[in-house]
Amino acid sequence: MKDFVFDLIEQEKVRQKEGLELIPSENYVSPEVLEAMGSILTNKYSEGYPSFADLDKSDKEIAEEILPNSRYYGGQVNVDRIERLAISRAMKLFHADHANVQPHSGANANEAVYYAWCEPGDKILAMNLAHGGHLTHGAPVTRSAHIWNFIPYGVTEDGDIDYDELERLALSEKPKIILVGYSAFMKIPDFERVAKVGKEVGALLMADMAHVAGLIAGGVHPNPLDFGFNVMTTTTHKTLRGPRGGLILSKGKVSSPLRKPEKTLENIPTLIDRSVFPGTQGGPLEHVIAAKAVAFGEALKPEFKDYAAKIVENAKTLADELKTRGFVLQGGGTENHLILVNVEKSYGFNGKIFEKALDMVGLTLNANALPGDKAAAFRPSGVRLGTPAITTRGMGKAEMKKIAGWMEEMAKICKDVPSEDALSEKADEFEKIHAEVKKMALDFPVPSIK
Ligand code: DSN
Repeated sequence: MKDFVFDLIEQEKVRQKEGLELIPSENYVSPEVLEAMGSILTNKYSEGYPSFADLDKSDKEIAEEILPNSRYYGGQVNVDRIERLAISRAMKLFHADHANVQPHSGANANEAVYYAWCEPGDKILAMNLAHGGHLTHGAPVTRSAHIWNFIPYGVTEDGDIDYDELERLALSEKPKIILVGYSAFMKIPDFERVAKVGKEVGALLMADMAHVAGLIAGGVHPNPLDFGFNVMTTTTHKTLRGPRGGLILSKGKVSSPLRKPEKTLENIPTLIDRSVFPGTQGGPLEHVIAAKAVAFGEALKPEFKDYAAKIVENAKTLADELKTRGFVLQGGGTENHLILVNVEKSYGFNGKIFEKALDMVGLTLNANALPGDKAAAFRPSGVRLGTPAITTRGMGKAEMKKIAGWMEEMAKICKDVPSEDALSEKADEFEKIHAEVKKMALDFPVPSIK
């Protein structure tokens, strides 16, 4: 008998096919990314690194070249070339001098940068989680927050980074790292301004672009590495549309990871390599690295630019439609792929009720706190949604309007619902909307799900 796990995978396929994925950090990978990810490369150990020489060559040349490596296991002839392809493509995609493709996740990528540059107790200036930052940027519940001293900066009333506060804190606290990054922020950061401040105080400039990496790759969002930032971390599975994993891009001199270099900004690529392995991780996941290489190859193609532009266009349409339907949006709208709706202010109930209700009709998004939210973490006032996944399915303006319409109908039904538990009483009223969502979802197939 086949393992129950496969039955559950089939059920998840149906959920993905028949519903609409609006969580802004999710996407649907191509059949090729999926194939590389599920390949026999998972059988192979390859601690250490392939050669970093000649990575600006063509894919064909890299795929054919066998060079000496710094690995701790034999049998690297193929994984070396796969990892070199991933590194080379990532460097081209993000204008970086070096790429480390081994981080298992965005959290690992971030911690590896902190560990590469900071001593325990050193200060790191980063966006407040409650203002749209990220857990791994110093939330007290994380290991990083126990090791390093995170100083939070916030956002202004209109939802932009409070650059004056950032500057004031940088000058007074003299942090070792200034970090620009977020998981619920709808503006385009002023990298130039932050870089100027960072240079003044001698901090390492780090950008965590996990959410917008695909927009950067597609040329519709500025690249912090073009504005004097030393390091950019990202996940590979959000707008970038690759497998789940992390990536660190950096500017500087690349040298052998076998020797410990002097701690200078110029040596940051090698400091990071040593921090990822053996500093914070063991063996890399070569099947995931292969899938990253395939995804980076896809992102280098001209059609990815159209995809990135369409994500933003769809997000702007969806934001405008939501506003005309009575929804109050944090920051008044969006400049990227992400929208934060103040459900409490718009319709008088909390974001968790809305998340659960929308899930019942096949619209998946997540409850999210708003800056200064007084509500409990599990019952925040808002919901966060975005357009990367539905854009992958080929949806456009007409579909954004329909989604906004369903959200309005659902908000009106849920207005008087006292708690999530009471939502089942509304199940009959949800039925019509659920059927409409399912019909539209099936008209736009998910790549790699038959
Ligand atoms: N948890 C991710 C998000 O949804 O934004 C970030 O890591």
